[in-house]
Amino acid sequence: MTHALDTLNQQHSLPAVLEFMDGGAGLPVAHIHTPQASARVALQGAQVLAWQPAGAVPVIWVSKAAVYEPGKGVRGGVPVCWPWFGARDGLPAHGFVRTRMWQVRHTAQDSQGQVVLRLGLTDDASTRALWPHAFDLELVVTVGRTLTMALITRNTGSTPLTLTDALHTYFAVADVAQTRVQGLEGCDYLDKVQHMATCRQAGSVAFSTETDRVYVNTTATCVIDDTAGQRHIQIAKQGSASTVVWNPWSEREKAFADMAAGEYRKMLCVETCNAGPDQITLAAGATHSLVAEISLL
Ligand code: TA6
Repeated sequence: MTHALDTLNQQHSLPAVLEFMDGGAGLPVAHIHTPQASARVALQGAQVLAWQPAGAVPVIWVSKAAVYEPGKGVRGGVPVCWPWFGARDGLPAHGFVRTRMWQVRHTAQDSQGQVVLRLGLTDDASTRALWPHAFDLELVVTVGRTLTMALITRNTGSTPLTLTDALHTYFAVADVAQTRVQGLEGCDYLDKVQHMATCRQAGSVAFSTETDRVYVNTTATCVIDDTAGQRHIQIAKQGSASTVVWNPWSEREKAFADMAAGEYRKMLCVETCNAGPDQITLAAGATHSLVAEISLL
């Protein structure tokens, strides 16, 4: 592992700005620090684990009980769900890329001082056994006062492919019971808590019980009003027709061994997706970008 980390650092570290370190169990994690922000990104799953603009408390939530192991997703951060969102019979939930090792393609600091990290993954025999398509997948993470994540799918095969995807972002809030999400007023959603019944959102989204909803046909920017934390987190997006809002609340939380008791009060997922009926079909050679831009207002 030390050798692998040395090689990563020789090829891709940015002095005083980006360094690869052991995130536990030998899993490499990029640690990024600039005057604008700090962040951590695991190469397993291309999973953003932390982002914190200078002077702010962490915006991205990770469970205290999260497990850092090869082949296991971390509870929190920004799992990449691809090429399907949600469950699929006999196959891994939320697709197969969130537990795979991605390759570092490029690191740089742009003219505004933001750090850009490009991670990539392509098909191989093991991915084709789960999903019979050729692809090139890239996650471009840009770390500054805004955190931008762009998940770029390219169909490198010769036939069309259809997929759903998500940047399954876990946000840190001071108290979810005093938190609301704006931007989804009047949208239709599929309610997983009510056997996928179609419902319509009245007003902003508030939390007082388990909430697991796929808002469909929405390209709207959302704002998390974290009243107890006295802040507002904006999530703007491109290439996304759905938004998932999830909080397990007290009972459902117990089903997750990698969540500590009571942590549901401190987190909330607002996920930038193409999910449910909002599927992406890509012709041979075509590209699709799913982009989330997160900032504090
Ligand atoms: O996005 C919401 C959701 O699909 C929930 O239904 C919930 O199960 C959650 O994601 C976590 O899924 P995971 O596979 O990471 O345990």
